[in-house]
Amino acid sequence: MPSNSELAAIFNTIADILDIQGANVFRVRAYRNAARVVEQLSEPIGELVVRDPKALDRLPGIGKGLHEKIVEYCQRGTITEYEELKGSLPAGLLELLNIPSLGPKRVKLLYETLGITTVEALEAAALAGQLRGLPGMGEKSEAKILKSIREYRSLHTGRVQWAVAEAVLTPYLAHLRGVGGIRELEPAGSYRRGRETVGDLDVLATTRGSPADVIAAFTEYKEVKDVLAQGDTKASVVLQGGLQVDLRVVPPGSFGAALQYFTGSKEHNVALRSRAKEYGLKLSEYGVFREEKMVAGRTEEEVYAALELPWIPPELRENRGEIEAAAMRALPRLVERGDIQGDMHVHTTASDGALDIRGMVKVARARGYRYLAITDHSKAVAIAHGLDEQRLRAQIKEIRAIRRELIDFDLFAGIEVDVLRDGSLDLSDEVLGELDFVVASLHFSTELSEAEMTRRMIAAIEHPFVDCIAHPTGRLIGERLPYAVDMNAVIEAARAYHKALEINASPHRLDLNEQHADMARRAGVPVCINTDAHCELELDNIRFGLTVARRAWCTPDDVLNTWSAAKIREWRARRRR
Ligand code: DGT
Ligand code: CA
Ligand code: CA
Ligand code: ZN
Repeated sequence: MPSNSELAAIFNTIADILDIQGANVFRVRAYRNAARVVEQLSEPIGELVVRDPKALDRLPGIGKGLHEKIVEYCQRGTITEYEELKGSLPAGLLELLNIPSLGPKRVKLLYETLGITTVEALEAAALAGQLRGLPGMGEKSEAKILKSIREYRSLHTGRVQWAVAEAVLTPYLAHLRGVGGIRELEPAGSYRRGRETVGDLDVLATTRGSPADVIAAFTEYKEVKDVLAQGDTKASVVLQGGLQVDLRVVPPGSFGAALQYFTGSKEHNVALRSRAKEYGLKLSEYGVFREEKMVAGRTEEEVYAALELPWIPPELRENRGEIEAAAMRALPRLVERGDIQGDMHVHTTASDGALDIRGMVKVARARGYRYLAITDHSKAVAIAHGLDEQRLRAQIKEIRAIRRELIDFDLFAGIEVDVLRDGSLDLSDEVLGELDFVVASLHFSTELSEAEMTRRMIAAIEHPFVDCIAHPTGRLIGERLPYAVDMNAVIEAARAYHKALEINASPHRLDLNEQHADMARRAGVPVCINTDAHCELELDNIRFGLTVARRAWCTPDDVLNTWSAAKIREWRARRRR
């Protein structure tokens, strides 16, 4: 299927290659411009081309040549010139362009002088000190390139965000449910365990009919790009977009054992198998066996029960003590959706949100919530039309007035206040003191040293009016590394000052991540699962944040927004005394 962002990426890559080849600057610029134009289209390019081919010519800077290339892309899924240009370069060279701090000019220089065509060769040359001495490069640029390579590797792991996997898998499963005779159909693997990213998808099915029908529907799905393997009861495919999916059709009597096995993790399975051995049992993907006799396998509950264990939630299956806890009947009662009573970080039209205060209240109530904290941006975030003292005072008044009208629903007057470069806050103490909930976050000057970033964050935690630190590390999964910040020190400060830390539930953020959330829980620091919603649908991101909390072993008590509004107000008041 044609996609605007894929076409934009193709145009940008063409420009990069032409740049490396030293082509005419105007030609290069035309492709970069076309990439930008396509990226910003509000309509899918494939639909536009069909609906109104002439519309292409009205786009700024799209001449006849580019017009033809867009049509070619929509018809063939690629562009001949692009394929040829790619073929003209040594393999690997294009990957070098993805390294931040390396533009086409540098890639060309490295290739022509040192013959570097891969990330590995670049790293070796930098480590050997071969880059200094090249025109415009010194020891500093060498160190910078090494740092960029490390960043590139930790961001480009070949894994996809859980929510992206969900968006791909949901319609696929719906398609498979349409197969006659299908009974169970469950995703397993890291997806079922709720890991923040997923390597590949593993799906299990049982059927009353023929497994071949299920396999056929699986491999013939419209989004399948390649079929890697296809047998009588299993198959593997790669979808458009690159995600691999493995399907197994298993006998109904083994479904529980297979689901257990393929949910993993591998480490959990290894520990579980050795427990089985101690009981004189054999555990496999087919069932639990004593000698040759199968004693369990139909359901997961049965499999765990055969090992004298209660069922263990998939999020805990990482061999981090869950089997021991289960054996002692001491598994935590993990927080779940029904425990969440409100959201303590949402935006309205006062800053960059889509709904006004009443609108947000309405959609929060529709989700069964009992309260909401309105936390628009403060003035430092000028691009989001952040609030200054005067506008915030007016908003507090408005919130108080609406609060009085509401029955069985509490409204917190709040703010997402920026922590400035020196650790001070972006609004005066007078106005902050009037609020019911203060979320503090760092949006600017985030390139400071670890010591400075940590000092800033702790200064915010120490501030008497701050209640919670939002997205504490600033990372964007696969896009931006966390700030340099000492999370041990931050969590210790939050403990000492009785402050909460946010699990930002945006699927791009998940920040705190599960390790940090676990550290916070152990330290007795309440975590607050917030969506940071800017519109109605983003409120439903709460489920992604819940998964992080569950993988961090959080019970409802550990999560601030499972408490009643009265308890949250009391928690703040106690701190002030
Ligand atoms: P991923 O795909 O990298 O995000 O992670 P998983 O956990 O989904 O791993 P995957 O797809 O390689 O395998 C799915 C499950 O199958 C895994 O969680 C446990 C099980 N499994 C795979 N290989 C082994 C193995 O060698 N031993 C055991 N005990 N289990 C395995
Ligand atoms: Ca997997
Ligand atoms: Ca797999
Ligand atoms: Zn926010």
